[in-house]
Amino acid sequence: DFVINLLKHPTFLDDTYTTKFIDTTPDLFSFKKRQDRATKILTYLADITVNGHPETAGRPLPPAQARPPVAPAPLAEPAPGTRNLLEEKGAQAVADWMAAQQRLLITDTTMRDGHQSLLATRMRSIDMIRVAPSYAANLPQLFSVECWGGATFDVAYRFLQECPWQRLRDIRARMPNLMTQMLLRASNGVGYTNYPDNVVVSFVKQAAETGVDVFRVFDSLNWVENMRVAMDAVIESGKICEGTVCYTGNMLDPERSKYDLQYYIRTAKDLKAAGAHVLGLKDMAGLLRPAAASVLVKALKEEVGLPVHFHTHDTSGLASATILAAAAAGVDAVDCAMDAFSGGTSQPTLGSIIEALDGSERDTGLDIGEIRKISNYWERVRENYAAFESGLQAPASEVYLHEMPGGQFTNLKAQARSMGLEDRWHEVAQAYADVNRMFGDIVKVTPSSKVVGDMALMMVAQNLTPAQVQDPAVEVSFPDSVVDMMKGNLGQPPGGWPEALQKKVLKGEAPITDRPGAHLEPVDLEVARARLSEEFGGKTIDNEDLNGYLMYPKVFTDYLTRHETYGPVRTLPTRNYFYGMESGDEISIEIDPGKTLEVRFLTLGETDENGEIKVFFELNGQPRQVRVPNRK
Ligand code: BTN
Ligand code: 3PY
Ligand code: ZN
Repeated sequence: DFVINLLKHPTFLDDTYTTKFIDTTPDLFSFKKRQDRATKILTYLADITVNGHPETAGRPLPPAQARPPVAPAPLAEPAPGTRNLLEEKGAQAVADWMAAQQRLLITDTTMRDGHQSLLATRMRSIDMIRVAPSYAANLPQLFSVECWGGATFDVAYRFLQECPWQRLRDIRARMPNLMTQMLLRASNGVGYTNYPDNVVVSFVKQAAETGVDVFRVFDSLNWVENMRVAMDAVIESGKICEGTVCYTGNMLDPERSKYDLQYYIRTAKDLKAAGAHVLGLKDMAGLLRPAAASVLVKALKEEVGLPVHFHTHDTSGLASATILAAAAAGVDAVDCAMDAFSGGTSQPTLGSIIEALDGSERDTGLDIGEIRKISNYWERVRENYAAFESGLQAPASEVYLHEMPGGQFTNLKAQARSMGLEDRWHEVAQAYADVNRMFGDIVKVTPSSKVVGDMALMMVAQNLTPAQVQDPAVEVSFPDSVVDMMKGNLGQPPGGWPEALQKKVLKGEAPITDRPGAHLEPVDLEVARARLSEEFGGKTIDNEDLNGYLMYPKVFTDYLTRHETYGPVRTLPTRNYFYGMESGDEISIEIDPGKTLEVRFLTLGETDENGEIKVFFELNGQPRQVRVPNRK
């Protein structure tokens, strides 16, 4: 073993060892694969330093004044919070407790919807984990911290090269008194398609086990029938089932009578009958206006009898007014984002809501000073993600026209840019509204929102009018996602799909009208595990890996493959993860609790005839060099 370690040691391979090498290299005597991870991380750092990160190329750089974020010191041992109540008394007791509170309860969304809606979901785990103890100690009055699910799951594997389950486990461990919250797309899991029932059940079970306390479960067409499998699994796990109705249209407009007050009350009652502990009211585009919020919240509270948890987006600039109206009408809990991650397509501003209610009947009991300190941390964090800022420059009433979810807005804009349509953005917005009308006025939220977006982009790119799309005589090649949705594979909207358009899209094929899950064979989980293990040389596949693979087979295996090359890059500071190092830079990388690598970047060497460049570092005081391809 010693000889193998020596022969494989990078310093040995690089011909840079001296007579002291064996004495000064204790990891030669550690015969696990451990020591290898330092080399992997150095290889990653070297590669990014030389070649740059593919995702930040050509994008704006962090500002000159950017400094490493430092979380505020935790003030004391964390006081008991909602999580203690959940652990001691269970989910129903938390719901009862919610309804009995006079103060307005607050969920902080910074670690999920905040960055999903402002930074294309690119926030890395390390930036969350470092501040989690400050949340636990300094803000024990928070109702919950939304930090998982939605788009964060696949973005973690796909773009950030890190494991979403580990993120959850790490946050959970550092916030023992606060409830964690996730967004679950019911039968669509954390993906864009309907999964077999047993995959959904397995995913929920694992999420509960790894650390989710509150599951906000919604369906992209508000079809309660298609939410039961996920809701039952949450209830079975003992965690909180927040059965959620999505808000769309304009409730007080008689022209949009499909989604009137009675529609929301009916759907909410169905969710209660399906076992929801809490009613989620999810205004993913920020369309609920203050006057409608007063009517809706009051009616839901009186007629449904569940605590109500309201979620909205500030795209219009009016969302704080809606929150205050909802608070006055008796809403139990609302979602806000920490100031530095608020506004625009994100949630309303947490600190300002606290201030607005200070001393009132709905005073939140949160410490505004501590909120500001934590927000100052987030401000520093955000600087390092300048490459992913792509949002709205100003609030926009246009949201009432297109009705795009906040989490989709920046994505669709980026898609439009990549198709050369960015200068036609307002046409895309109009097309999005037109497609919604053609589809029969549907709820637009992941994944139905993606289908509407695909269709809108196609119409603008091909200069197609709604009349042409609907004309049976005009040949249209519909996007796959549109065909799939019209087949019934995302479920049924209220009143069904418009028949003439459906017929044109399906070209004679018969749609389904029952649950898509009823048509999908269960996956044999152990067969899937064995196949994955075999693909990775007999590697042990735990339940977290298995559930990641079941959601996103290709994304997951690509992640594992890269992980074998680059190691635990999640432990790198964000600045270095995206930009590598500059001469003289020195960083600490904690690759395991208590095991820290001190890395100093020295210089770049020559590029050899194979196009490889030597990169010189000091690792824990010892010279180290790695070779990476020079692609510049
Ligand atoms: C990603 O694929 O976007 C994130 C993972 C990092 C992949 C590394 S970055 C350095 C090297 N160059 C690439 O183009 N991919 C790998
Ligand atoms: C998601 O599903 O990711 C959403 O944020 C929907 O609003
Ligand atoms: Zn949202």
